Amino acid sequence: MEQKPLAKQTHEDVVSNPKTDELAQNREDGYGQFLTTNQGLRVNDDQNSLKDGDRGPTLLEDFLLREKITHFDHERIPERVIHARGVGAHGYFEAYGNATDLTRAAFLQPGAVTPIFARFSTVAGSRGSSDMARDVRGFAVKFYTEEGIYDFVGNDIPVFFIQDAIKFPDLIHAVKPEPHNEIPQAASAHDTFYDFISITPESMHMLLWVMSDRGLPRSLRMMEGFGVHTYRLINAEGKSRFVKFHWKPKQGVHSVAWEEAQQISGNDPDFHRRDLWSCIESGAYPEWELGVQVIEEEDEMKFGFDILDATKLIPEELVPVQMLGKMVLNRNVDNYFAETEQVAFCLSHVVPGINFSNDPLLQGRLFSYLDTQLKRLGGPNFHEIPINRSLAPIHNGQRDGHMRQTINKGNVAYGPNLLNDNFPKQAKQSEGGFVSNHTRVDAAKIRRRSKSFIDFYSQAKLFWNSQTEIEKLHIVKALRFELGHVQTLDVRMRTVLQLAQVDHDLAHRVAEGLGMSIPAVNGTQLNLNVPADANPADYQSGPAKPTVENSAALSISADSPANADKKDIKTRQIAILATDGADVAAISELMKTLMEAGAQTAIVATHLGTIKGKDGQEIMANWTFQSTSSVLFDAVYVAGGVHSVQMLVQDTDAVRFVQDAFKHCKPIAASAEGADLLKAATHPSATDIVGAEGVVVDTGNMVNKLAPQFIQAIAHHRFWGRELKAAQKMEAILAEAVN
Ligand code: HDE
Repeated sequence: MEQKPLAKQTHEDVVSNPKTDELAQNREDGYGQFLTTNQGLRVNDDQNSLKDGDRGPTLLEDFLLREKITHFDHERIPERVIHARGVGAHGYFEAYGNATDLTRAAFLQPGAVTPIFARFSTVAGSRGSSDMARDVRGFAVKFYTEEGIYDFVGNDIPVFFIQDAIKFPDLIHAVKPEPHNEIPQAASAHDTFYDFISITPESMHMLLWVMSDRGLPRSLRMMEGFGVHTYRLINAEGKSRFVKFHWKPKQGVHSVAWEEAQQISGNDPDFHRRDLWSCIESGAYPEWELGVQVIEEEDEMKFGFDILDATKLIPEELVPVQMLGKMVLNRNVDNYFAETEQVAFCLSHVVPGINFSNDPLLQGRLFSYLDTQLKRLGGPNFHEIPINRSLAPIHNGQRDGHMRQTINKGNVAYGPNLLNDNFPKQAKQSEGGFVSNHTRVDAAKIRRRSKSFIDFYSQAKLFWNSQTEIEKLHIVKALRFELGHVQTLDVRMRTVLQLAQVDHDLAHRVAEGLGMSIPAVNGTQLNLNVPADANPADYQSGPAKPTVENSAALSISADSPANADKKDIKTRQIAILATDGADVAAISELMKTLMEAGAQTAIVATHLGTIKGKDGQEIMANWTFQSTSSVLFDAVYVAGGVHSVQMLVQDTDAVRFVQDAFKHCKPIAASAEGADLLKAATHPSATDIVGAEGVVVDTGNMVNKLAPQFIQAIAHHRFWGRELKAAQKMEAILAEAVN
């Protein structure tokens, strides 16, 4: 068989062996169709264990029973200590061919196409928790390059809670469920987490990101990815530059409302996983562009903050992102455990042309990932598991260990050797050999944080400044929610004190919701993340003074750069509310138009099966108001038809469907009598749904007139102004009451 060029091979082409397609085997002419033991013995009776008489005790001799049950007993491996809940997919990375001056990495050179495997995850929840927790999302990509494996292990948030890896176990112990009762699941802990961060001020920047809409992605396909640390790219001449990595989704960046996220967790804990899976199955392949911000070595110190500090980002206003290629996810896994669970990402998996900076968080991670895989996957041969295998051939003297798959031949497993012609030999740089970046280190061995890291609030303020009014409101509400769950008043108070260092208005609004005022600053309370013999004053940050006042790239509102040129409605889920008596002709016309625009539609009715329309036409219902919920859709359309709408108005679940969609600021449309359901759903305290922004009503039942406006509204994603209006109304009433 002719070999495909390496760059064009999928991972599957190369790593073919232990994959078993049971269905395909069944179709084969004979041998493969029988049930066997793991030794290949054909099984005659898989229904009954071997007993001493048909009512007697089971015999130890029953090796069939023992093999099956023993294997079952050992099915689980330790879940990841963090990022346990994840979902993965295969795809490819295509270089744009413009990176040659920046890096010698082969997968970034012109024409290179590289198979990849991506895994997205939540951080705090365990494997069986919900996708929709307010949390950071992991964003990890394994590149099977011709020069070996390159693992990108990033997050959907560009900064981190802590500056030094030595604090990581503390952070995770504080954020995971509290150890005495393992509560709360799929959320950051309350008293312990806020206790820790309220005296670890460097965490304020990331805290605001997690409390913002970024903590609740609408889809994994609609979030950015970041390398977080500063890395280095090194070109063929050996020139090194600092870089920050970015992934920008072609689908735009969108979030859901907090109440919606909570409801989704109940309705469909697999919401993100299902979304990614079904989009890939339907051919709507998600794409991200990989970009870098490049900083020349001589500019390392010019920013007014330290680029080695992982609690800082580099505003795109200072250094724009240049795109180097794109990733497309186009194939779901065949087996979750074999691929998504067993994939092992390690920061130390790099290729020539990519190198590390001295960021102390990054340096600690370089140790942690290999260490954790040894435990999780049971030994040093995890690189032989198919999903982890390099496409580049492996030759070295490493031997044996648990579950070794490779059968190394010969007697030479060392180097240098002459018995085997000094094979395998070291590669020169020109032959693709990896060379660590040459940097001069001339300093005392010391346990100390650089003074340039002692700026804890500037970028938290930059992030706060860069949010729109509604995004700010969401942050305030999120903090009120989280701190409202903290039982220890002192912890609430300390967190508000920290917020006040970032922005007075932010702290004041959070405090108001907690029924407290901003406490007076007590310097020693601000930072306990200080060595025993250090002078606490050396660890106190000055006031928040951002280098850049405002960065548009940090907002994800409809008009932000993240969404500016992304106005299509591909993959959006539209609920069509209709039941017997509905205008099926209009429904069919609208469905056709929406689907042509790339959206997916589902009929939600009072019963499953056939809906008999007013004009004699019929259509099948996909869901009922009991089996689905408004929170699982992006937009809602209420079809016309007197009897259909009369019934829906009587159905409290149908009314709530519209109310929820309105409350979560989603686009809503109605034709003819359909508007009556919107009226029935209007809460007495709210603005009328008909006439509100993002609501398209056509009383004349002209679907062709309504459709373009509805599509435009769906592309806008959410009309958060509704929520802002309601909040402003309440504030005005409160102001009157207090005066
Ligand atoms: Fe991780 N992290 N991490 N992390 N991390 C793990 O490795 C660790 C950090 C990230 O889909 C673990 O295989 C330390 C930052 C992702 O399999 C573990 C420190 C960022 C994933 C580990 C950090 C990440 C992990 C747990 C601070 C964003 C999931 C299971 C020094 C840049 C990868 C595992 C996947 C997983 C350690 C901080 C991203 C224990 C010690 C910062 C996306 O090794």
